Amino acid sequence: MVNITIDGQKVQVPKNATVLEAARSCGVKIPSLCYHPELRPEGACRVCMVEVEGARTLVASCVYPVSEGMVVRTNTPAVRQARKLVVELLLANHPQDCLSCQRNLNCELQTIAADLGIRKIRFDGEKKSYPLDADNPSLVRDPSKCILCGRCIRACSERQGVHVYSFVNRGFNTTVAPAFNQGLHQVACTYCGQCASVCPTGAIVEKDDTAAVWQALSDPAKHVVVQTAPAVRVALGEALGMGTGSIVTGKMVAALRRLGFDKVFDTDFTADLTIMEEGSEFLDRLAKGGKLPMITSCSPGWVNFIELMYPDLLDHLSTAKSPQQMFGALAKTYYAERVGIDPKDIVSVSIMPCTAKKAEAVRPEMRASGYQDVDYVLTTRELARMIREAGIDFAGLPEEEYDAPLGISTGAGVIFGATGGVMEAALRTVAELVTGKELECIDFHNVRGLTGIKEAEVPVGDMTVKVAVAHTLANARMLLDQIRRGEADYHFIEIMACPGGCIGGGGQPIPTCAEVRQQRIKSIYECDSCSQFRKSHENPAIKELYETWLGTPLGEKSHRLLHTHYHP
Ligand code: HC1
Repeated sequence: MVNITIDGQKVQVPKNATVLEAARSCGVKIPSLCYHPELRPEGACRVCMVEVEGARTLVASCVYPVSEGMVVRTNTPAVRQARKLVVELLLANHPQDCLSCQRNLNCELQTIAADLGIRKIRFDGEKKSYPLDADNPSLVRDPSKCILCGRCIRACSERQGVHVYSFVNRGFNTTVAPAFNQGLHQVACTYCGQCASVCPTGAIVEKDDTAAVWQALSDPAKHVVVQTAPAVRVALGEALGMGTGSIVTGKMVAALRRLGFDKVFDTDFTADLTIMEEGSEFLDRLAKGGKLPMITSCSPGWVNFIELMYPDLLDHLSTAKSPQQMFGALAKTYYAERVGIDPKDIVSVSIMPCTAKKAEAVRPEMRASGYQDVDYVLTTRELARMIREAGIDFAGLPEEEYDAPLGISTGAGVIFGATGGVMEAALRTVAELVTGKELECIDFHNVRGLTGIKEAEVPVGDMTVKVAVAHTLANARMLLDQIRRGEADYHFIEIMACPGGCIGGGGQPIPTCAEVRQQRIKSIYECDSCSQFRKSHENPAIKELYETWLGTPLGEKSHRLLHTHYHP
């Protein structure tokens, strides 16, 4: 520890801290833009400048290390003036369209400008203007709104190991873009949306599909059904004024009914179905000497990643479709038959914490029903906007139940939303299917938590199953490299593209940081422990589905509707 003085306050701080970290740890707020607590500091924007006694100039506190006896002043006339100047210069070259920007009221540049009391932009010069990059199903880039903080570059390279973005050009023409200024659809983008999640402004946002969904909801000829992903229920409330990680399942169901959806179903139902199919596939591979380790396939950012970067390992992926796509296939077949509605009149909408799900829904092979199985995918943020637009008092809504049968699910389904959850859900079912005996303990704590790569050895009948769980694509890369080198002696691996799993997805409310993820995960396991059924194979609606319509896991109908293939 070292002793320093910040604004007259004597404090002890870790000796490897930066001035910014030290100040924040003792409650002194220094504004910043390029700084992000989970990314390497860069010192690019200079908004966090402070005075350090003895230094020749103001210093960028996010990259300036503390030292014994240091005296820091964060609130002097020179500091305030310099910060204002930096922000005014950014605003001078920024579109003045805050009122209609997707990030209005959730924009760090806007907040800092307000906090600094900027009422007038003194400079009026040339403004950069670039075309939108919107030729992909998931994300829209507007380089005109980019403030060159580089957070997307660092998230894509450090967190995801994908390296899509870099600074291009020089001087006033500098911008952030994929190589050769190509569109995201032309490069190895996985559409995970982590760039949008860390962008402080509206320069990278999810593609907004709300208009199409409003249109469907107002069309009396359409029967509009909706499914909600596991991770949305513990995050949506944050975008509607509720506390971090609030469990809002019942209010969300009520809000969706008030928006006009004809049936409100749960992706957790098909998460249970995924376990039945994927668990059976795993046991089949074990019995028949199939390709191991088998790797989960429900996270579409992860599937895009392996297709783009490790096509030689595609036969490790489970052929089971994601729960979103299993739901889509059933909505326009099983459900359509049950209620006697022509599938052409069904509009199937999903609410996801994920931007890559938008791209997954439009993959050409995701038309098992003969129609596009999932018509529209909305992120958690888009749903929050629709709820606000409709004037719904979300916090004041009653708790309502999902519709049956596609809304009946188990705790195993809901934990899909947290890293390790798919593995835990699979183990609960696989172990009982193999032994025919009830597990004494169904909580697999060694696959839970935010460690980047987790490993566990689990007894299943006479054998010990070795599993691994990774979240973020950078961690996925490490496991895939091990497989390529022949050093991965695992039987089963779960990989989720986003940090913390879907609770940290690229479509979740902003900000999503470590403490937020932790809280959402806690809530996910709370949902699990409060569930009436906690194992997928005990879901009564899944049992009925197999008994009355689907046949057996891995059967002919399952293969046609619920399994898929991948593209090198
Ligand atoms: Fe996910 Fe999944 S858990 S991928 O993270 O398998 O997005 O929540 O819906 O499909 O169920 C996301 C979440 C989600 C699917 C499920």
